Amino acid sequence: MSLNVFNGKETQDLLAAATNIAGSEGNPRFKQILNRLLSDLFKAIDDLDITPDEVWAGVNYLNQLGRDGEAALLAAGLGLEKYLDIRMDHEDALAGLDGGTPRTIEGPLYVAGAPVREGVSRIDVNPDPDAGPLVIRGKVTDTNGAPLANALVECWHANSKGFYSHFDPTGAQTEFNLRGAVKTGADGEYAFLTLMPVGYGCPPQGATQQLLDALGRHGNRPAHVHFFVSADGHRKLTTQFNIEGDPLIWDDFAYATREALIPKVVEKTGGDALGLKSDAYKEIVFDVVLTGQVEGKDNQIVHRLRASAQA
Ligand code: MBD
Ligand code: FE
Repeated sequence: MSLNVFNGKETQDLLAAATNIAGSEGNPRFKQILNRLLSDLFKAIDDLDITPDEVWAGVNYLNQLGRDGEAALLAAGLGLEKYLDIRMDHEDALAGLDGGTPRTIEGPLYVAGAPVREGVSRIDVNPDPDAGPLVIRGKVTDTNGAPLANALVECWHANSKGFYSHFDPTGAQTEFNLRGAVKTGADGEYAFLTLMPVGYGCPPQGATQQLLDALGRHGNRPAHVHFFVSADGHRKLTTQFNIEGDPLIWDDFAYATREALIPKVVEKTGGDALGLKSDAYKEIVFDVVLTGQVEGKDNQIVHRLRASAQA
């Protein structure tokens, strides 16, 4: 039973007053956005006959989400972060910007401040008996295949429990374990010596998992490694690759998987000479192609609150 009060004068006056839409004070862009979002909410309450109990359950949920510090995690799980990528991809296509390594979502677990090394960085600081050695290496080039010197390649990933340093509830990791930053030399090449990650799962008692449970969804990601790659005159790329063979590759709760971001995992020997924890190791070659700036600007820089720490 819809009461159909949304279009009535009383409701429309209330919306206009609550967002001060006709007033001159406040931030015009913020007022425009909030007016639309509040209006869509009011309309949904009317159309779906959302009850007071349901509204208060939603309000209380937002409080819990904030207490758990999981709003950005939920944004990933609801596909909001993926949706922003879909829109940026479309914007790039319209501008004829192609040939670069595909973007995919940043997620909420980056920490700024990792030590920057030249060419290669060993980033497994803490022992992790369940994780085997992994070498990630590749070349950063422009869309013509020319190597980019002095590119900054940042990477971050989980340990064998699916936990990230700085956010690890077990306290098993120091700051910047499995996080690194490398400057490329003239050849554009970078390498990280690290350990094989395992997929992430949302905190089981958290507000995000609670919502996913109500949707009948899981809150897991396949094993993956995140990257920021930047170079002068080029657009900063936010991307990830997945670890080939992970059963969740096409069932990521955050929808970050892309066909071009599943590099081969190659079995190698010679880890002893590299100082790895065993002679047998796995190697992933992940080459990165950066696109040029648009009218002298990087139009894909995203500002968001990010953790930071001192190395
Ligand atoms: C992650 O590791 C992640 O990458 C995303 C997008 C969400 C939660 C945890
Ligand atoms: Fe992640």
